[in-house]
This record gives sequence, C-alpha cells and structure tokens, in this order.
Amino acid sequence: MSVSIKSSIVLIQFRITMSSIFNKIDLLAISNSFHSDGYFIVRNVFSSEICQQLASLAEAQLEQLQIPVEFETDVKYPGAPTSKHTEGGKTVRRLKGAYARGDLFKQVAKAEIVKQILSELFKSNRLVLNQNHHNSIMTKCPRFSSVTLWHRDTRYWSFESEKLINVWLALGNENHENGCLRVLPGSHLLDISKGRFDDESFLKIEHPDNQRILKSAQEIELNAGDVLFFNSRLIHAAGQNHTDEIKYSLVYTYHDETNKPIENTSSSKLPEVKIS
Ligand SMILES: O=C(O)CCC(=O)C(=O)O
Repeated sequence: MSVSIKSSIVLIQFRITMSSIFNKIDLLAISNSFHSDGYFIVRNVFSSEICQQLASLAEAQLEQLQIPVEFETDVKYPGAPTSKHTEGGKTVRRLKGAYARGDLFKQVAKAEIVKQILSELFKSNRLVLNQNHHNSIMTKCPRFSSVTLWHRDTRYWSFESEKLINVWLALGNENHENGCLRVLPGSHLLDISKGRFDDESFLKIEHPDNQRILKSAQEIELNAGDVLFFNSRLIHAAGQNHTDEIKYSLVYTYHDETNKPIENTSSSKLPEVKIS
C-alpha cells in the first residue's frame, strides 16, 4: 500500500473516530472535574491507527535526528547522561516543534474534539496554540531517560495570566514502568510559597508541607489514544523508562485569545496558531 493511500485511510479513520467520540462525552462533567482536580483524562480519543502513524513519523524523525530536538543532557535532570560524550549522551528527550512536523500533527492539534473540550474549559471559542511551549513529541527512551521532578509548567512560561492548558496524547501505553506522568490532584488551586520550591522551581520534597501534599500523588496511566488535559499550574512529575521501548507522547499547550504571551520572552518567540 502506498504511503499516500495509507495516509488517506488514516485521515478517514480520524474523522470516524472524531464523530463517534462526540456521542459519548459529557463536556460539563469534564469541565467540573477538570476545574476541581486540575486535570481530566478522555479515553480513546484517537484510534490506534492514528497513534501508530504518529509514532512511526516520530520514530523516523528521531532516527534522523530531525531538528529541533532536546537531548537528555540539555536538561540535566536526575538520571540523565552527564555529557554528550558518555554512553547514551545523544539520547533525545523530545522532538520540539511538533506542530510543524507534518499534517497529521496539525490535524491532531486542531481536532474538533480537542477544540470542543478546550472551548468548554476556557469558556471561550477563540483558542490559540503556543508553539513555544511543549509543542513536542516526548521520546522517553530506554536506559538513558531522566526523572522529571515535581513542578508546575508555569516555570517555563511568561504570559499575562497562568491560564494555559496542556493536551497530552499517549501514542502508546503509559504506565509506572515506562515513566508515566504523576500528578497532585487539586494542586493547581494551592497557593504555594516560593520557599517551597528550589532555585529551578522544583518542589523541595523534604519540606514538611510538601511532604503532606505529595501523599496525594496519582499516577496517570494512559492507553494509546487517551488524552490528558491538565492545567499548567498542576504540580506534576514523571519517572524514567525502565522498559525496552521508547514511550512517545504528543503534547501541545493552548490558551484563549485574551491571554497574551509577554513580548520579548521565550513565550513569544515563535508565532502563535489560532485553532478556531
Ligand atoms: O514525561 C516527562 O518526563 C514529564 C514531562 C514534563 O512534565 C514537562 O515537560 O513539563
């Protein structure tokens, strides 16, 4: 089967999946749960064919080291190889610029179901994807991946308001073994003093007040095609990949049109994409 015929079949399946899931979702229930917990998982949003196609594209781009990429050594998180010259030193943590990596990546970013849910969560249908943040295919690799410590994504971003939402699509199964995300439910609502974070804005785990909230940690186990929506203030972390297979996840960040990136910051470098 040629690549183009295969791609059209995937696109038809994409539309069928979208129409069938619409019948099953309850936007108000999603919104209520999202606003109290800071996250919500919608199961089976994208078909396994679409996820496989996205993962194959990601795999090919990873093999070719198609830029822009971030290496594990760039972030120096715990467990990452210490230099590019040691074993595993060229391990990629994420393929950046996901939105521009192909039509299917754009289609997922603008999928009707994603827009519908985000419109409900933002109470706005003027939605914008920011290409500077997340906008990545996370490539958690065997042996050389690192631990992501507890943080809020607002540490990376400069916006007028912290009202941003991440959309995380699992392209394969995500679980404890391969380093799934962990979250502190409701932590987006907490007012946490600066002193409880370290110099890099990671939660100090030895702090007694942090010890208390860490007891509520939940692992986010996902199957291919499941989508996690989470508030950018939600405190989250992730483990290393202890399996033999790369874990691929596609993640985008959105806001509503009234919330602008601050000029001349990392949040305003690449143009934004209106998705509705
Ligand atoms: O998969 C991971 O290691 C977590 C990634 C993450 O939390 C982030 O990039 O903000």
